[in-house]
Amino acid sequence: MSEVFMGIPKISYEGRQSRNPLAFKYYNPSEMIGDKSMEEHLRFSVAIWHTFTGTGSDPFGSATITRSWDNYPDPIDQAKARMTAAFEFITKLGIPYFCFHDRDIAPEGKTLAESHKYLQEIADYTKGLMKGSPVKVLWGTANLFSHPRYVHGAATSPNADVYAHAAAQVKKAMEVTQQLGGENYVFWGGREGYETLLNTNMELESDNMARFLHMAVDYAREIGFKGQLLIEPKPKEPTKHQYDFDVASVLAFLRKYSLDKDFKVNIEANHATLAGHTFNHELHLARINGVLGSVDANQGDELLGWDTDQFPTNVYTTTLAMYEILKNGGLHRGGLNFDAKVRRGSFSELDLFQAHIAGMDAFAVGLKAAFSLLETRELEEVIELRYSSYSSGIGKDIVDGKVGLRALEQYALAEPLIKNTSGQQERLEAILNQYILRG
Ligand code: XUL
Ligand code: CO
Repeated sequence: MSEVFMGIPKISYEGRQSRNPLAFKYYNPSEMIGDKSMEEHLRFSVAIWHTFTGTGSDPFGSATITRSWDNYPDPIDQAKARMTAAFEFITKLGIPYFCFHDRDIAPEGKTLAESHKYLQEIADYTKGLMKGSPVKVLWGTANLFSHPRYVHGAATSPNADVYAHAAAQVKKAMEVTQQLGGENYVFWGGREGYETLLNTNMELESDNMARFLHMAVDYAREIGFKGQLLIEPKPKEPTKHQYDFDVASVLAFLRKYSLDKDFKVNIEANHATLAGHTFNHELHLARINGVLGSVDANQGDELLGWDTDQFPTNVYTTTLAMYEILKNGGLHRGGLNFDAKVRRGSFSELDLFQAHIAGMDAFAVGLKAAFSLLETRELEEVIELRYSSYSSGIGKDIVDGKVGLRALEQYALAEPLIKNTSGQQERLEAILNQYILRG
């Protein structure tokens, strides 16, 4: 197969002074940050759907993007050409992973059996490309939201035939993810929610979704799939209210249905902000509950209330994100998947490279700043001091569970001098800036 991205070399690190648009300014894969290289810390991944099937269409206008690999009348030839181009792209960027939905790598057939056959053929083809290539699969998933059959949901559909079809799709997608050595398998509940409670049995839908996930856990065990199962929260879009609203809702759901030992979460920055949280709030909550599994690395637009899926270039948020990830001891099997799309006006193939370079550099800056912050412990010490009243005296008794309301009343009635100290938010924000800017 001839070269697709002609004239684009393997992207290398040139340093912050470089003006070469096709070079990393901060991401230096082999540079050691503590005991791991940048490449090992960041575990980047390309999202096949945005980067290789995105067309730039929006509700007001048609496609602005035509790719050189989109020229085949036969859908299977087309799918193979797309995957071949993806491998060249991923290799040129030196990215170790990619993520896919079943339906972005292979076309939907006229029947389920035909869809399974197409998916298997492309999986076999992909396996061939992986031989002798460093490129691996971070996660696979099933697209249970695009086809009109999923109009009312998949695992939460009121129609049991749709539920069964979705289950069959997950079964096959999980098998293919396993064949390709995928390190995780993701469930994003694209249409698992509702538009109006006037026609919705939320209790049954929720119970059915739990049954669906239990079946997936059982099947993963049965076939010996070793990957981590992940749920990706999102509050809305496409449905008005999605059940996997945010990390807190997912945790409550997993615990209610005894699924909490089997699932972690895949946190997407733009989904966090849609839920009214910061990205690092969601990462933090997942971390302290032991469920931080993987990340969809993107960013939203402060002025827009929908999922714009932009490439992450804001070093303030990448720093805070890497702070949580480092405190989590890394992402383990997870990674930083660019679930991000170039803007409609950025339609050239060069833009695809520049977008990924921008995202990788932004996370490299974030990694370095967050690592130094944790090394000096400037923020950690402030927090420790702020809560030091719980290390001795009455505070320690509270933490040790030694006192109840009666004992606390007795203590308070003696009117000990209450002396609060400043939270110093502005000083801490300035410290954060110092670490980011010394890059
Ligand atoms: C949609 C989204 C999905 C999931 C995988 O907002 O993030 O692409 O990441 O289905
Ligand atoms: Co995502």
